[in-house]
Amino acid sequence: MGTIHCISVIPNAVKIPHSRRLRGIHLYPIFAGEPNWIQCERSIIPEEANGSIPVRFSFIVPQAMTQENTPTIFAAEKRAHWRALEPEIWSIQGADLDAVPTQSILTTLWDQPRWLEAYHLYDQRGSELFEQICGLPEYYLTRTENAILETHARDIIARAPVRCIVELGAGYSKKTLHLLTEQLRQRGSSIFAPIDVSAAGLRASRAAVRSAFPEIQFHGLHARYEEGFSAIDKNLPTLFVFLGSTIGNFNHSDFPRFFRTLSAAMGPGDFLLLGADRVKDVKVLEDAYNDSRGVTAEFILNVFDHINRLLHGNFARDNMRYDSRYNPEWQRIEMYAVARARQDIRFADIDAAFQWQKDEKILVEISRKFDPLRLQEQLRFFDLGAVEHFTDPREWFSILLLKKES
Ligand code: AVI
Repeated sequence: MGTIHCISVIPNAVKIPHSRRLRGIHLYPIFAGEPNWIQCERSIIPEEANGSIPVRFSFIVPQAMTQENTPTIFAAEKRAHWRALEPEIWSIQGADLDAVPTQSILTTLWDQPRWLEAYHLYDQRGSELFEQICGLPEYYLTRTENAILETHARDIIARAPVRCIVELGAGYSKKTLHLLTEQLRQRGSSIFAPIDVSAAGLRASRAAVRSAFPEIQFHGLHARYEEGFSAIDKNLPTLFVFLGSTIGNFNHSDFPRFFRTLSAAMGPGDFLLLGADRVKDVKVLEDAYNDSRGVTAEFILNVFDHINRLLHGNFARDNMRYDSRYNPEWQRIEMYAVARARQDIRFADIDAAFQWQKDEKILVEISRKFDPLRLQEQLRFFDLGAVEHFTDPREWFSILLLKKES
């Protein structure tokens, strides 16, 4: 990595670009002794200081900028594809996570019945609304899952002797805290690697982990789940964590595809911790997705503002309403947008238009509910064997600990 000497700390008052290139190396300002980063001396007066105060600068050169220094969480054959986006956050070289999902939106809106893929819900406003949903009195899922983890984290970690925890989702909720606390207590220094398409989520997670668990190595993977978990070294004993019953939002083709890919990415002896919401009293379920404050309605209908922005569409929010219900045959909550009056939908720039008829529904999201025994049986077909089943006193939510069988 070249000769390394070192030095002083950047005064906060001086603004430095987040990364700058010097002799072919990206340089980052030092912020209070980053672990895993090498400090490298450069004494310069940057343009930003306007020549007013000669300041000595220190930079940290990310060790991981070279292929041989990418962290060992990556499988050797995948390492070359990953680059440091910023300290301790990695992304796949050339990946375009912001590509507009035009094809997905157009094909599903032209389907019969019309529907949307759930990931379109999470623009910035959608993510904020979902945070609010998690705290609603009717939305028992987050609280219940958190309580199960709080009670059983010690047992979960004891049964999954791993060095690395990979969380699907930016993590660092209270739930992750329970797991990391136990991991540190039982195993000492370990690795935590959340995978998320949101760089902001990863940054928040990094800040939280650094301050609460400085002994834990943090590697945020800025990627889609499948790209992220497929890059993890199969020889690194790993617990994959997928909480929140997000599997409930998968449709019948997403579900097998997801578990097939995840299982193929797991090494023999790796573990999966999976949160799944259970089939229960219909009123409890329907209230959770039709809250009295209307936050869920706003979350679901907000997707049309997002689509309007992405594709220059003309969905009129005041001409639609939210409708949700439990479908007992499919064991799922269905969340719809219903046209209050006919809307002629057009997308500027794209030669595409359709009539959204009065009372016609668009299925925006499904949330499947599970029977934990049946789910365990299903997962056996993906070589994931049940180790333990944790639930709450009301048996509303299940957390399954599964092990990859070779
Ligand atoms: C993210 N997912 C598990 C939530 C759920 O419960 O299906 C999304 C959600 N949609 C409306 N409320 C919550």
